[in-house]
Amino acid sequence: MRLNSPQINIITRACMKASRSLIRDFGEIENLQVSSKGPGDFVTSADKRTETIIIEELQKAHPDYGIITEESGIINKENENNRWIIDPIDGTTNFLNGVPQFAISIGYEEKKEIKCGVIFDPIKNEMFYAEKGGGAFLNNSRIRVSSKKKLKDCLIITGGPKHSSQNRDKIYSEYINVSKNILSPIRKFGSAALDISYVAAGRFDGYWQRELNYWDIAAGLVILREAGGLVDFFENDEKAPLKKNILASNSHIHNELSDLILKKNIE
Ligand code: 2AM
Ligand code: CA
Repeated sequence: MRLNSPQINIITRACMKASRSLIRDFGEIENLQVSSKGPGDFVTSADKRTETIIIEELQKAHPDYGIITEESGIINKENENNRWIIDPIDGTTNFLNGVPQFAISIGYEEKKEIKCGVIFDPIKNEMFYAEKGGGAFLNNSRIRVSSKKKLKDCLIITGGPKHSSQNRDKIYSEYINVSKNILSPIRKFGSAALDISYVAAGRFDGYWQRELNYWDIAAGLVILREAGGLVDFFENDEKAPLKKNILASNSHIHNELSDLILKKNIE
């Protein structure tokens, strides 16, 4: 580990501690899948257990910091200057189905700007992390986005839409537009936090997704930027600041990908 701000150390400690119980819970899923009850309720409690461990660890260090989480909502609402942004299990559907593609995601925000973030895949033992101005890392190695410049040759990942989405048709047509302009089929891995981390590590070249929550991608923002990538939000709803439509890329293909998604330059 090359970065050593107190926040990164606090976050990684919380991730490691929570991941021990998460790995145990993941081991139970296989048994539950064949039981008549199924793993549904168990996954909800695994989510809560993981989140409780993370919150306890973070609060030990800074009881006064604000916290935004998927399960518990907002804690210490009055402190908007120092906030942790937590997703205890990103990739819940994968987890529920025994698919080993999920992660813990924790970001730290100062005056509403993301300063550092950690995304930990406990099954592959891959920790992606970054601190503003310090570069991005995967375990002990520096990571960088890919250098591909032609969108056609790029490997692109996306997610969604949920069945309940009001924008399903729009999202499917974006998918078609992008598909028609690249050689390799689009990937869908089911964890927004890992999708962004993979762009940061140069495994994928671009990622977009509508209707995410801020905790899905908060840590990923700093990791991607510190790896040399570009990330922005599009068509945001100002009345719902925690909802995000995101486009993240290696920077070279950003405009081309953005034009396809926003239906510019399409004959
Ligand atoms: P979750 O696993 O924590 O629910 C799946 O495409 C990815 O998108 C997951 O990271 C999932 O997070 C996230 N996601 C969150 N809200 C979503 C939504 N409304 N539609 C689709 N995916 C969503
Ligand atoms: Ca999530």
